[in-house]
Amino acid sequence: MSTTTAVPDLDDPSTDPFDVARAAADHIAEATGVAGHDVALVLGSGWGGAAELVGDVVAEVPTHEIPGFAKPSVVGHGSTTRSICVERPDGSVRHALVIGGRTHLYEGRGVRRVAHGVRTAAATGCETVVLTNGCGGLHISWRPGQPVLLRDHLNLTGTSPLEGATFVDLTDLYSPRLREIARQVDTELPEGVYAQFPGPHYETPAEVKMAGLMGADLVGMSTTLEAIAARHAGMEVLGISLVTNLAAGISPQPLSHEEVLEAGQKAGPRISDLLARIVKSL
Ligand code: 8IG
Repeated sequence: MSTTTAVPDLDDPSTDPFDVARAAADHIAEATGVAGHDVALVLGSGWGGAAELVGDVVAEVPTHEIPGFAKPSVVGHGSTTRSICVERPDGSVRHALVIGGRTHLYEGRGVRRVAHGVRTAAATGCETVVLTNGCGGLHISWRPGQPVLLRDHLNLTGTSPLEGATFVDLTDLYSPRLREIARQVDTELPEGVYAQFPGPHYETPAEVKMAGLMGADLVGMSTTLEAIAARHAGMEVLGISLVTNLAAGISPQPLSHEEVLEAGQKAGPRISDLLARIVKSL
């Protein structure tokens, strides 16, 4: 065990969030025995089973023990952050970091917590991050269980993970190179624009219509702020959504959280396999 050094408080405005990410990365290196990681995965609704298929789990760390990550709000529901050894087709090995316990903006813990996972991934050495989510779809032809590559996003949260005069170009935020690799794994993968709403309520049918008029194909409550923070931290970003429901008003049926979970479970094996094959090809 290392000597404990005080970790600056992420919620203190005078703290540099990158210092906390550095402390988190040091903790991960020590707790996993893996000095550096190459690719990070953030698993959203429906994607939880994917990690095991990506490779061998080398080490697991309770996420709340990592500096800057919050204690689990439900006892016994703490998530873990895993280090996974990925063998690529050419036999080379890469270290994947699966960050457990995504913080959503709607939890009200502040945008620094939302961004902390990807900043930590960057600090561990990751040059690539794969952000996944479950979301609502605006196209009737995309049935629940449909995976969609993110081509671009609409950040409708009214906030940014960046502070001060931090001007970051987002022209190619969702890497064309990584999307091409993903499409080589599955040539049928459609692409879409993801609109992040603040949540936690789902949209009204009028809001879904508005999002569609603005160019959205998908609506959700995560991903865009993390993608911005990831790009700012120097990572290449791949985003993949799982359509778990038709967005409000697209289908005559109201949205039910149970149905959303069920669609995720049903699609689980297929999208886990997809994600595993993509990560091995990155
Ligand atoms: I899963 O229809 C899931 N997450 N905003 N709208 C929004 N978030 C979602 C939805 C949805 N489905």
